Amino acid sequence: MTGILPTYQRFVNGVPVPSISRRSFRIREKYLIVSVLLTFGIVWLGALFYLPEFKSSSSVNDSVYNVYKRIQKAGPELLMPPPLAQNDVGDFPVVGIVRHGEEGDDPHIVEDRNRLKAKIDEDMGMKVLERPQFDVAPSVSSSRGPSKPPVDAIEEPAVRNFAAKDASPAGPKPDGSNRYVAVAIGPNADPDQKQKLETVKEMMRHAWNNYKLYAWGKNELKPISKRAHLSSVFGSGEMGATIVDGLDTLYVMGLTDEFREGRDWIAEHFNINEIDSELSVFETTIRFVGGLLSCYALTGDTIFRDKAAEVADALLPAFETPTGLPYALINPSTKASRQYHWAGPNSILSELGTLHLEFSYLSDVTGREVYRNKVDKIREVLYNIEKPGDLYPNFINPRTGQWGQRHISLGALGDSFYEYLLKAWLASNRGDEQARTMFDTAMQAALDKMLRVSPSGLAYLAELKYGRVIEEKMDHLSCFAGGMFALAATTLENSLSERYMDVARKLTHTCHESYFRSETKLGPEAFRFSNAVEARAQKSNEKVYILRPETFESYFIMWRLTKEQKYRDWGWEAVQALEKHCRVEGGYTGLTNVYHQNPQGDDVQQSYFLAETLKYLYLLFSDDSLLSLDEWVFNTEAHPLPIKGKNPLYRMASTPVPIEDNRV
Ligand code: DMJ
Repeated sequence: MTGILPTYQRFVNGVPVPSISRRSFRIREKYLIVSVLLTFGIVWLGALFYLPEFKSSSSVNDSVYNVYKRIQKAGPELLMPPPLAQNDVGDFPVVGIVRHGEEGDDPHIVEDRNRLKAKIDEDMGMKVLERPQFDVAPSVSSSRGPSKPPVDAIEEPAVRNFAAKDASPAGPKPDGSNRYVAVAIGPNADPDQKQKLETVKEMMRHAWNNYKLYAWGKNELKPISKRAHLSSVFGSGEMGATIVDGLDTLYVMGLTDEFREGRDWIAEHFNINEIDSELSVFETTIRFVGGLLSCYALTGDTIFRDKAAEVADALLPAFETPTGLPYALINPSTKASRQYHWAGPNSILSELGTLHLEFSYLSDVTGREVYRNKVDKIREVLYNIEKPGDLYPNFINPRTGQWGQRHISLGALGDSFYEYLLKAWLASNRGDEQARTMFDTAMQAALDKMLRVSPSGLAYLAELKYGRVIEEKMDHLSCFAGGMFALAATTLENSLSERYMDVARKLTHTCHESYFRSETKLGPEAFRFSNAVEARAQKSNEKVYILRPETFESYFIMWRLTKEQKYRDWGWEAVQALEKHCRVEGGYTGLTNVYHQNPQGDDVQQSYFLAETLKYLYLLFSDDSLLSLDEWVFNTEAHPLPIKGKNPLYRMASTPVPIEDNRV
C-alpha cells in the first residue's frame, strides 16, 4: 500500500478512516505494469540486436530473418502444438506452411497461398514456354526479405548451344560468357516435337511449383496431402533434396526464374554440416554432389562447386575403414558411420561403386586429390579381388575386403556399379582403360549367365546366387541397362559391339512391354517370366510404380544412338500415362498398383522424378545438340558431367581451391 494516496474518506462506526481509491489503484497499477513491460521489452530487443550474430548482419532484414530462422529451427511446437495426421502420425508441417484444409487459422497465409496458387493455375493454363513469376511465396521469399543477387546465375534466355569451338579448352572465361546455353530445338523444328517438349517442360513446372508451394526447403513433397514428405531417403532435415536434385533440369529446360530461386536457396540455406541424421553416402553423392557439380559445369557459378566440396567433405569420414571401402551411412554432425542393419557388416556394391564420376570430377575442379584418392582406392580393391565367374557379388565387407553372400544383380544392389565402369572410361575421354576392361569382362560374364529369354522371346536380366539363376524376374531398376549396352556398343568398335547393341534393343523392348502390359501403361517395380506370365509383376510390392526413370533413360539413349522413331513414341506414351495417372493437383505421385484402371497414389513425389524422369523425357524430344552424348556423361541420377578434354566446360582448377579447417 505504500505510496498509494487516499482520495476520499470512509467512515467506520462514524470514525473517519483513511481509505484507498480502488479506481486510482487500478490505473496506477496498470501504468506500473505497462511501463515495466515496456522497459523489459525494449531491453530485450536491444540485447537481441547486440548479439554477435546480429552485429555482423548487414541489414535489418537479415536480423529479422535470423530471428525467424531461430524460431523455425526451434520447431513448430514452439508456436503451436504439432498437429497429427490420421494416417501419418508425427509428420507435421513446418512453420509457415499450413497443411491443406487447416489454413483457416491464418488469413495472411491463406491469402498468400491463394495468390500463389492462382498464379500457378494461370501459368499452367497459358503457353508453357512463358516464364512464371512468383512475387508471393508463402513461407519462402515473403518471410525472408530480399535475397542476395546470385554470384553468377544465368541472365539471358537460351539462344544457342555452347559450341566446343567457341571456347578456350582451358576452362571458363573470366566474364562467365561460356555458360552452357541450353537450346532444345532449332527455329524450324517440327511443331509436334515442339509441343511434346513443351508438355514435358510444363510437367516440370507443375512438379516444382507444388514442391515450392507446400514443401520448400524440405526434401520431398507429398503431392496428395500437399505437405512435406518427412520420411524421404534424406529424412526430415532441411536439405532441399528436390531443389538440389531438380536444379540442373530447370536449367536445361530454360526455366531461369525457378533455377535462380533454387540457386539462391542453396547459397543461403543449404548447409550439410548442420544435418544431424544419418545420410546414405551413395544417395548423397549421386543426388547432391552430382547435382551441384552439374550446375557448376553448366554455369561456372562457384557456389555450386564449393557446396559440392562441402558435401563430399562431410562424407569422407565414412571412408575411414581398413580397406578404404566406405560404410553405407554417415551422420555429418557426429561423423559417426555405420552399415544398414539388413546388410550385416557389409557395404553394398552399387553404392560404393557409384561414387567414381562425382569424386574424380570434384578433384579436378577443386584441385584437391583427396576425393579421387578415395575412389581410386575402391577401384583398386575391386580390381584386385578374386571375382566369382568374373562377376561382382552385391555385398562386401569393408573391414576384411571379403565378399558377403554371393548374390549378383544388374538390378537393385548391383546396377550402377557396372554403369560407372563404362562411364568412368567415357568421362575420362577413354583414358581410364582399367574401367573399360573391368566393364567388358563383367558384361561378357553377365550376358552369358544372366541374360535369359522368355518363351515368347522377351530378353531379360535375371539374378544369380552362387552362380545359379534364383529368380526369373527383372527389376525396373535394371531397365537402365538398355541404354548402358547401347552406349558401350557405340563407343568402342570391337567384337562385342554388335552383341551389346542387340542386347540393348531387346532389353529396352522388354522394359517397354512391362509398361505396355499394364492397365496404366506404366511399368511395375519388378516383373517376372514364367509359362503363365511374361513381363508382369506378381507380388503386391512389385506392382508399384514410384516415378522411376530407368526405362525412359534407355528410350533417350536408344533414340539418340539409333534414331528409331519407336523410342520417341514409347516416351510419349509414358508422358500421357504419367499425366493421366500420376498427375494430381499438388504435383506427381507414384502408384500403388499399375494394373488398376484407377490406381491409388502413394503420395510421394520423388526428387529423382525432377532430376531424372522429366529430364530424360525432355531430352528424348530435344535435338541431339542439347547435352550431346559426345560432350557429356550422365551420372546415375541423370546429372550431366562434362567429358574431360572434350567439353570446354570441364572447368579444371588451375590451382587448388583453399582447404577449410574441417577437411579430412
Ligand atoms: C535414382 O536415385 C538413381 O537412378 C539410382 O541409381 C537408382 N534409383 C533411383 C531412381 O530409380
